[in-house]
Parts: sequence; C-alpha cells; structure tokens
Amino acid sequence: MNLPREPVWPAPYRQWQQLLLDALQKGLPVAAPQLQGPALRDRIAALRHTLHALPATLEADWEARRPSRELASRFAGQCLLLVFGRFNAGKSSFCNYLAQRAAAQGEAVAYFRFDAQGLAWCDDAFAEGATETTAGIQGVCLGDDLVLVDTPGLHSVTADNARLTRDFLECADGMLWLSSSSAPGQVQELDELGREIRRGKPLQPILTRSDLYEEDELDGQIVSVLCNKPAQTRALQEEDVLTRARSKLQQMQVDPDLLEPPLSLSIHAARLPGDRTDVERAAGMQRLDRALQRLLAHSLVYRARKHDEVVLHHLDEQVLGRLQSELLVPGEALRGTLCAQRDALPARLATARRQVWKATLLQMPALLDAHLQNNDSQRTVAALQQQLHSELRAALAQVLPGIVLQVPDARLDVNAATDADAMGADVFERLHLALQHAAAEWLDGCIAELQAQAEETLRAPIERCMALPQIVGTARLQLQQLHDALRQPTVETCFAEAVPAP
Ligand SMILES: Nc1nc2c(ncn2[C@@H]2O[C@H](COP(=O)(O)OP(=O)(O)O)[C@@H](O)[C@H]2O)c(=O)[nH]1
Ligand SMILES: [Mg+2]
Repeated sequence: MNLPREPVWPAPYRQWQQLLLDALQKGLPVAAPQLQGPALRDRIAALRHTLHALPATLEADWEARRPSRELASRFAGQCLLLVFGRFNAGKSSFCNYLAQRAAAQGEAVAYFRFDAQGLAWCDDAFAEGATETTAGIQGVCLGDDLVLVDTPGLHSVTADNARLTRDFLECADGMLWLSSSSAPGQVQELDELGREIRRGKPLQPILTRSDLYEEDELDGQIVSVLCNKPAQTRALQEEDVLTRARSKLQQMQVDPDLLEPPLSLSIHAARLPGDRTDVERAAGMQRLDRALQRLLAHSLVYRARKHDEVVLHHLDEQVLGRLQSELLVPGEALRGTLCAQRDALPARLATARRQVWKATLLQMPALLDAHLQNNDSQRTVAALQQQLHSELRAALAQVLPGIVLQVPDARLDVNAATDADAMGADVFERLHLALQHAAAEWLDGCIAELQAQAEETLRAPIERCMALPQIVGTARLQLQQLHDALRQPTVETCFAEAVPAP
C-alpha cells in the first residue's frame, strides 16, 4: 500500500505532552535516604521507572494503531458512517438497499471486508437475516462520498478483531444507530458507542422495519399486505426515542446535541413495487437522504480536523489513561501507605518508649551494682546513656522498620547523681531515683523529637503524591481547552448547521 507519510503532530499537542511529563518528572516523590524497605523505596522507584518508560510506551501505543490509521486513510476523502445496532436490527438490509439504489442511479458501489489480516474487496452484498459473523467488519462504498460500515454490536466481535475494530471506529465520521421499530431505541446500546460519541461525532438514530402487515382482499382471497406504519405512530416513536436517547446521553455526560432527530423507515416497504419516488418517500427514504446529507456536511467539518482529533484522542485515552492507571492509582496507594505510617507514628513511638523503659528498669540493678563497685557517677551516667541509646535504636528498628531515624544526641541530665556521691547511706536510693527520672525525661524528649523527624521524612513524599492528581488534572483541563479550540464553530460548521434537519 503506497500511503502518504503520516503528518507530524501539531506543535501544541507535542508541547502539552512534554510539559505534562516534565511536570510529573519534577513532581514525583523522591526516595529520601531515611525511607527504607521494600514497602516504600521500591514503590517510589517503581513510580519513577514507570514515568521514565512512558514516552517509549506511548510511542508504541501510537505505532500499534498505525494499521487502523492506514486503513482509515484509504477512505480519507469519504464520509464513513458506522451502521451500528443489534442483531436483526436491519443493518445488512439497510446497507444493501442503499447500495442497490446507488448502483441503480449509476454510482460506483464496492463491497469490502476487513479483519486483522487487512482489507479485501468483494462482490457479494451483505447476507440478510444471517447470524452475524464475528470474523470482521463489512462495508460498502457508495459513490465517491459515502462509506457504510456494517458492524455488529462490539460485544460480539472476537477478541482478535476487537482492538482493530475499536481502532477503526476512530475513523468513522458519524454513527447510524439502527433499532427495529418493534423495540425502538434500546438506549443501553449507546454505552458501546460512548467512546465515539465522546469524540464529538454525530449520532443518527434510525427506527428500522417501520412497517406492518395488513389484511387485504385480492381476487376474493384474504392476503397479508406489507404497509408502512402510520405517520402518527412513526412520529410518536421518533419523539419517544429522541427523549430517551437525549437523557441517556446526558447520563453518559456527553453533549446531547450530537443526537440527530430520529427517523423511521422501512426497507421492505421501500422495495415495494410502484412509482419509485412515491414508494420511497412513503417508506421514509427522502428523510433519510436529507439526514445523510446533513451527516455528510458534518463530516466535512470533522474530516478537516480529523488528524488533530486522532492525536487528541490518543492524548486523552492513551496518555491520560495510562497516567491514570499506571501512575495515579499506584501513587494514591503509596500516599495511603505513607499517611497510614504517619498516623500510626504516635502509637508506634509509644510502643518503642515502653520497650526502652522496660529494658531500662530491668538493667537498672546491674547498673547500680556496677556503681557500687566503682563509685564513679560519670561512668554510671554514661553507661545508662549508652544503654538507652542502643535500646531505643533497637526498638525503632522494630516498630518503624521503613524509616531510618536519627536518635537525638541529647545528654542525660542527672543532677542528683553528682550530689549523691557525697550523701552517705541513702545515696544509693537517691541515685536510683535520679537515674530513673533522668532516663524518663530523656526518653520523652527523644520520642517527641523522633516524632517530628519521622513526620518530616514522610511529609515530602505525601505532599508529592497528593500533587500528582493535580498535575494531571490541570493537564486534563488544558487538553479540554485544546479540544474546545479545535471544535470552535467555523464557517463550515455553520454551513453544516444550515442543512435542514430531516
Ligand atoms: N418487516 C421488515 N423486516 C426487515 C426490514 N429490514 C430487514 N428486515 C428483516 O429483519 C431481519 C434482519 O435483517 P438484517 O438486515 O440481516 O439485520 P442485521 O442483523 O441487523 O444485519 C431479516 O429477516 C430482514 O429481512 C424491514 O424494513 N421490514
Ligand atoms: Mg447483518
């Protein structure tokens, strides 16, 4: 296939992506040396690695969709309409009828199929009343302008083709949503079109099979004759579908103005013998022609900005999508862990304090025994100081394994100890009390300082995790502005609006 090179991305979109990735690069949490252990360090490192690898991943995403873009470029000059609807909605009959009519009017008609292997032209019209094949998508080119793509509900496409199908839908200019007038406008079907509607493409509801059989007498025999449903019935059904589809779109948070007024028709009635103009008008074909004209005019507008739209969809769905699932979700989980650590600090430090205090009380008799031997209070205080230090370090490693904290350098303040040397019989008792008192004070001071230290260590990564959604949120708004600017009404849009509604 000799296809033109793809146009480069417009500068504002490249800039948007670069600025976003740069902002995230600057904003990601940093694994400070005080943060240790797989729970935190590895998770921060994983976030940084994800971001680092993202440009290449996104490039690969863009490349993976090249086949569908190339396929789309085959139909670049035409208005490509997706004929969407459930099994038996009348899609194949609808496409075949329009193809036969176009051929009868001397227009070139070409059927094609495509699947993961590519596009193949074929001679056969679509099978009507046939169980839908899930092997791929079939389409028909009508003259130079229009391409109809007959697609089963996306749920029924095989996994192999699902992605190609979804990607190919991107090149549709609008959607014809067919549903049988016996159960018209099952609006839950629109969920499957959500992505395309969100992409700002017009949606034309068509109520098919809008006919009924009436009994008639022919040569003295009662026969069933196919008739169009009465105009009033059609109008009521159209109104009803319009109301429900609009509210469904509102529910889906998409612009309900993308909805074109529904129209009823009957392919079987259009095939009845008689004056073509009268028969087709009665079947609803004139209104369909006007609707198609409108969609054609709309698509001219959409096609002019299609390349930009494709890039914007990529930025919206791929870039923001990946950031959401691969960065924001784990970032939020990390924030949760960090906050839980911060909130648990008082309880954990209290545990550490209890452990140290218990050990100190247990070691006190030995310390005092040693004092009796050497009668050197400075040495006794230093020994206690050393004991407290090492007990506290051990307790911290046990209760706060993820954070490395610096045990403060504060000295034990044992005033009574020096006096106690000269105090005769109850010296021992007083020394004991003074040491205990000093140890308790020292411990309280340390725990308060450690609490502040640990909070400070956790504060920066928590703040950075919290800022990530804001960075992405701001970028999302900027992207929306780029979208809005692209979709500003132009002279062409006004022209499209001027084509009368059916
Ligand atoms: N009464 C009536 N039946 C129709 C009409 N269009 C299609 N059908 C029938 O509906 C069934 C399904 O049609 P088909 O085009 O295969 O639907 P698809 O599954 O959506 O492709 C077939 O039996 C058609 O003959 C119509 O305008 N009126
Ligand atoms: Mg079919």
